[in-house]
Amino acid sequence: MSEQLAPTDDDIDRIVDDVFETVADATPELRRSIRGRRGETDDENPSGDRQLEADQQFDRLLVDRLGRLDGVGTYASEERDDPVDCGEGVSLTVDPLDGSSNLKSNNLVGTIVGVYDGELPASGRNLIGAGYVVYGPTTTMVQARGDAAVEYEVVDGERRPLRPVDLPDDPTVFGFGGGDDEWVSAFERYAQEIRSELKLRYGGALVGDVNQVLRYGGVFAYPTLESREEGKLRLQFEANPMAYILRAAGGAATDGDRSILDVSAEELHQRTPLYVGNKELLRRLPDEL
Ligand code: FBP
Repeated sequence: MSEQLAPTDDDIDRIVDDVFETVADATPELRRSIRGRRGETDDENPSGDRQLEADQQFDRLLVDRLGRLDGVGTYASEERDDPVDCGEGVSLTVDPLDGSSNLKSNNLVGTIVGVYDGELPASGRNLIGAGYVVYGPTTTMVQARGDAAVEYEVVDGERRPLRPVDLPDDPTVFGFGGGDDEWVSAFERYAQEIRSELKLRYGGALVGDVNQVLRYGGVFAYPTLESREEGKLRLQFEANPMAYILRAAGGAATDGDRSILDVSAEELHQRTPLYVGNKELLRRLPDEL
């Protein structure tokens, strides 16, 4: 029996691109499926968040399409306790509907996908691709592979390249999650400084807030909180993919102590504080976070 040959870089490029082509192709059906599904279910996701009907529908549509791709071995979702075995190949982490609390007010939401080489949970250093979709006034996608990130407009499920994504040198915007009364005092002082220099842009969906930082330069944070030291966002599904994308765009991402990509992955749904954006702004974060 011929031994299984290790995949070449071209093989990996193809698998990663197949994943994002499949996500792009699904976006018209995903957007349509929001109608009539903005209500809550009786279920909670593994992080304890109440699930909306749209959370569950997005997850169903994406596991069905991504799980059958040649070269995809595992589909893990923010909405599922355990990964789904799809055969042999890369491991996908999917936040099917990021920012679902924005649906009631018809604010933008998104989808986040990480492509890992190896078993989950995995370090961000095992990422071989990452991307996100923004369901905004138009549908766009940012896709990163290695040191390059590209933004696409997605029209009828087809990706149309818009631009290479490079973080502007002069930052303009900031967005900080949690609330002034929940921040530790060291972050409070940092926030005061940044607030006096940059414009507030906080939309309640990670994809939209990171997308603004990538477009205008700046910093986004969902920091450690007095009530929740580990912050709110999930390492595997949200922080790692965004850290991979920021690095490709010339920025950085940290948990306050180290690069997000070096945070040890212990559990599939573990949370982490997240600070992303221009390196100079992250360097100014206080040591005692
Ligand atoms: P999910 O909707 O995937 O659970 O994402 C969590 C999230 O909505 C992020 O997208 C966003 O950055 C953050 O929570 C907003 O939190 P808050 O509602 O506390 O501002």
